Amino acid sequence: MRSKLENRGASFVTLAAWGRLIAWLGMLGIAMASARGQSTTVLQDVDHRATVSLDGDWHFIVDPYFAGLFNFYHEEKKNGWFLNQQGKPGDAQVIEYNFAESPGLHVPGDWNTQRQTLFFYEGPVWYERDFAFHTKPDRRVFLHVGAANYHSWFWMNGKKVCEHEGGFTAFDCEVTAALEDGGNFIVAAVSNTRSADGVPGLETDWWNYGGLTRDVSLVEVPAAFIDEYNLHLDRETRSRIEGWVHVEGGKTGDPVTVSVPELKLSATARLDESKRAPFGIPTRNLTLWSPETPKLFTVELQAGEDTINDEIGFRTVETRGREILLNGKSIFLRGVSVHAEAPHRTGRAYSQEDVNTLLDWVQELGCNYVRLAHYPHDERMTRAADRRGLLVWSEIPVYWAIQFDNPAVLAKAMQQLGEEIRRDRNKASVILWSVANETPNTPTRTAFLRRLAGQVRELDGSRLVTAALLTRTDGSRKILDDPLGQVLDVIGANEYIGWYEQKPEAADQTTWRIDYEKPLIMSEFGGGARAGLHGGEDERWTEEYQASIYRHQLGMLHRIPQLRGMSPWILMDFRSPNRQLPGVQDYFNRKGLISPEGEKKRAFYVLQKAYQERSRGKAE
Ligand code: GCB
Repeated sequence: MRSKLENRGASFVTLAAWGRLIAWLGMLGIAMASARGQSTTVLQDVDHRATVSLDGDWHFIVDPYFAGLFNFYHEEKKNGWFLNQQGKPGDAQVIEYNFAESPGLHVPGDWNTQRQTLFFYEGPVWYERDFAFHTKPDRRVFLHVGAANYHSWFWMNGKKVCEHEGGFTAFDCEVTAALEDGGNFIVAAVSNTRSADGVPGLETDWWNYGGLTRDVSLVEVPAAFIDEYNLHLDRETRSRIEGWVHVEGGKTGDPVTVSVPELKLSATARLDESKRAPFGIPTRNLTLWSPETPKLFTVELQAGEDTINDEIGFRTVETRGREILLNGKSIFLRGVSVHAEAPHRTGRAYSQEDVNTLLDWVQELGCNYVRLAHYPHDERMTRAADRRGLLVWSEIPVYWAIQFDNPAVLAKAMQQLGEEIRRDRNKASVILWSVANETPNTPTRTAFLRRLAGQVRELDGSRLVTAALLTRTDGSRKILDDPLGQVLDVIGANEYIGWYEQKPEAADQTTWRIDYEKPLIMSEFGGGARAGLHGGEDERWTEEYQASIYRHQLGMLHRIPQLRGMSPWILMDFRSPNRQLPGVQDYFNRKGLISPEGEKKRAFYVLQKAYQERSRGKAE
């Protein structure tokens, strides 16, 4: 205990020295890794690289006023965390914290479900852990964080190494210069304080689980290493694997090799000025990835001393009129929406077991598709979708009314979108990037989302852009004329006939006017039911009422000719602060087809039957 405290004291000295160095380099205009907002990147394929896991128990300190970061005028302490009361680094007389004596939180994991006292907590929490590391010459080391909700700051041995905003995307910061050979300690501050200029903003219909919610690790790479690549099948001929490999720290002209041993394919290209090597590798008789044959190939990428292997499926996706074409063939998406809520224990999902349980249920329903709502999920989810042949809609939390008129908010949304695409751009399962959910139909909003759609097309023209839109009601007619529809490849629509509007039977009379000749996915519909609560079909919250909504909805949906898929709301009940009805909701949104304890409600079987019939070629 004592030695740790002394370690922290020593770090203040180092910190002060670093502060002076940073200021000096700053004057020279040299960007330091620790500079705010410049410190993070996203390394691809981290789960196939050699890593040192930092998962496990971390000491934590709850710091509601963020005293560790701010002084008593609430100014950010420039040189680090937990300064003494005089606010001067390096000569601490009174130290009013002690990580070693502080209790533990498990990483990965949200704090809300680990400690009863933190259940409703929204604010900053400090984390600390010690670890041993063996540094090697010519190796660079990155701190990899699967996700930290929402804003996070990291110090390695007292030196600030990164800061990140956004609660659901992975990020990496270089820590090579801050690591010691031998004993090290890492401190993180994570705050889940909601803010009006955040993405998402102040209002969401899910629990604001805070903390280091996904894996944390150290990734070792050579001085020049593959940080990003994009390999996919070309849409026109489906007989060429095309794309590029980027080598960070590489030199123009350096060779990069991509091989697919199973196909006896190997090609070498050279880095251009932007440090990308372009590829176009002809293939023949390739087994295309699809829900029926989710074939993945081991792809080896090699650049200098760096080699990584990925498991990649090859397929194409495009639209033609009202159709979605997978490998050139029209496909109907039998789906369900899924939150990253952990089955059985609740809290943020992070483990392979969580993923397996959720996706086993998805497949038991008869789905070939999942909408991963409302933010990027753990990478295990998209990896598993690749292996299982599940098509994926992936989205960023541009949700409800965020500040569409604020350029800083646009920048945050673009950052999250870029991080999401970067992590998952080689996953065959992901076919749809969704830029928003249920946003208000205003010109400012449309301009904002147009920018995001443009960004998707710039970064990844091999997939489709969508968003979940709201509809208007005109008597018994539903109208979808949101101008954002012009921008999207696939129209998503959320509607709650039988729950937030009218009775379930109203769906029988409802007709649809969709102003775009594009494929339509009913991205949400449904209603709430408490598992085990039975009664008449007209009694809200009963399983019978929910099942009735599904029956009437399925009939209506079948009559919409341009419907190419659906993802009803939602696979499993999930925690939400908005859902307070005692004895029924108890802070859970109960629209799940399954309870958090795993009980299947009647509507589960209604949907399952419809999907079974559809996959046998019959209509639901
Ligand atoms: C919606 C939202 C979703 C909510 C759901 C509900 O339209 O997209 O996040 O949870 O409705 O249950 O009201």
